[in-house]
Amino acid sequence: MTQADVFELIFQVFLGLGTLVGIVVVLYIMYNAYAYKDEDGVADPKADSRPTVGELPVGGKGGKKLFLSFGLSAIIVLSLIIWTYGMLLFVEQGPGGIGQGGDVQVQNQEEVDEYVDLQVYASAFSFSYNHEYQGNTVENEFDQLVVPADVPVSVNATSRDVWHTFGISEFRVKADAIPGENSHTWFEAEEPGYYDTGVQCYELCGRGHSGMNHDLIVVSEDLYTTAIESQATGDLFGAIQNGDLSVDSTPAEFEEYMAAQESDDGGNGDGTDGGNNESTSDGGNTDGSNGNESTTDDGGNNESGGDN
Ligand SMILES: [Cu+2]
Repeated sequence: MTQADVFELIFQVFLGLGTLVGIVVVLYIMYNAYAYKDEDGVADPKADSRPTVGELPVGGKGGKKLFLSFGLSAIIVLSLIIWTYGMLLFVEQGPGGIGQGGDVQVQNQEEVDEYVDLQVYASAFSFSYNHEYQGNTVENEFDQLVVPADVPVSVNATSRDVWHTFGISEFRVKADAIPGENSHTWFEAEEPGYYDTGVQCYELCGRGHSGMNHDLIVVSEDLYTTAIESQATGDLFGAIQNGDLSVDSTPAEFEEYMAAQESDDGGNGDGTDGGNNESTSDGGNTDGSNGNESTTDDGGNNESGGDN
């Protein structure tokens, strides 16, 4: 179960109960409106038994009715509170406790045989990521996040300048990124998928805040392992963004692509690299009119990934 599942479930339960209570209340009002209506021109014929505003319930049948209605309400409300609290505790701690800070405090090793330790550094105006997966640390100099599907990700967020908030709305996850502090949370993506600007800043941090977002790529665990072991998550990202690979590609396809890239680099060499470097710096600032070239810029990212 992931955070997104938990919040979805809480929402459904509260919506369902609220709707049920609403239906009962409306039906009771309609029943009373009908039962105490005028009869044959006589207004309020059952005035004696009619419920009035502010009336205290005395309880019919020896107080049984009163006890039942209070008792049932108490049971419903108390179980809701306890259940919701338990669910939120799970959201906070994560499987095996990885929501409390990964590595350092994995409380129940059996619950998580593997997970991604994700270090998030925020600064104006980009997040950067350090993946650690089964002992492999990959510094990701690209402003993109690649994670494996079906593996919990432990997030440790901090900032190098002002307050930011790392968040992925799709997975209902947020962590404040504050200078000098570490915020922990976790998430889990169930299926491979590509989320355009899936990672965003949720704390108004300055002039560039609205641009502080990155694409999120969820790939199969096999593909992720292959990419991270060859220190090539950047290449993987570029290939997916170019359309050369998809989030559903296999490790074999990725290796084929990497081999093709290498032989390309050897063949074309300087010409390609020079062009790409320029387009990357264009994307950065001056050429505001070059909006259409953004796809070329992405190619640039990919190429420079190959260089590293
Ligand atoms: Cu911001």
